[in-house]
Amino acid sequence: MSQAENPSPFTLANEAAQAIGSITGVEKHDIALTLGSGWGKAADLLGEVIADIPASEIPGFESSGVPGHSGTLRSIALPGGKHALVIGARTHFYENKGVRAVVHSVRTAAAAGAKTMVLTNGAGGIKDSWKPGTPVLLSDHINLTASSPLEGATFVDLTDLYSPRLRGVAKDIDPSLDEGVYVQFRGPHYETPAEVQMAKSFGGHIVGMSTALEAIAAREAGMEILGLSLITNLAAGISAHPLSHQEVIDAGKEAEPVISALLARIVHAL
Ligand code: 8IG
Repeated sequence: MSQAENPSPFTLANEAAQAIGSITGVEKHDIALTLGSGWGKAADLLGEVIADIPASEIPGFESSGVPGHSGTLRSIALPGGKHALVIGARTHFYENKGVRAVVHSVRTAAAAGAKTMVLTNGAGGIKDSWKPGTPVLLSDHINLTASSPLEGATFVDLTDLYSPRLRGVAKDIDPSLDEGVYVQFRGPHYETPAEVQMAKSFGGHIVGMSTALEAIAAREAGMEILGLSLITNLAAGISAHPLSHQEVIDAGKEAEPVISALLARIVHAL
């Protein structure tokens, strides 16, 4: 069946949000977070866990097949009285399930009431001053997937897509946070060194395989977006040695306690 013959992605997102509401008993989730490689521990630091829901119990979600990516949604009561929805189940564009599947979690978060979308990822760094383990704020993106989550004549403005206000909140918490332009490649292969040089010449600082498409859907839904990358590796050719997924996971594990604590502090300040 082609994408156009399926029910509206917004109908499916509403169904998912209703399921989350009835399982958690939480009427409205104010903030949603997608936790990528290296950021998972933040889920344990945000507040009181109301419920852990296997993604497979929520309409439209399927569990991820990527090692290091879990498949759970968690509802958390934040200390300030707000509720957070933590999405530990991300569908990547390279899974070839279609761009609707990629942004379903974001649309679900919006349907669940979230006005703030925190998108995190593990990514490659182009700036050689960024050591593996460095968290970086997204200031903008370049979408090299040749795709969009928007369908039809949906002309959404992407100026200040990554909220300057939220970046300011993050920098108040940690003034040493640097910013960069995220370049989303299709993956799942990492870039060639020539592609990394292209991304650099385009004005990119970070290379990854998620987030940009999700941010576009979040903007369409009217959410305010905070984007954060954990630089787990220097991008291909920036470092002298080749990339391995194991190294990426190891770097993420090592940085995880520090960046997760940082993310929790930022979320508590939102
Ligand atoms: I973690 O170097 C991680 N994800 N495209 N390139 C791309 N995605 C990544 C990289 C990287 N590291």
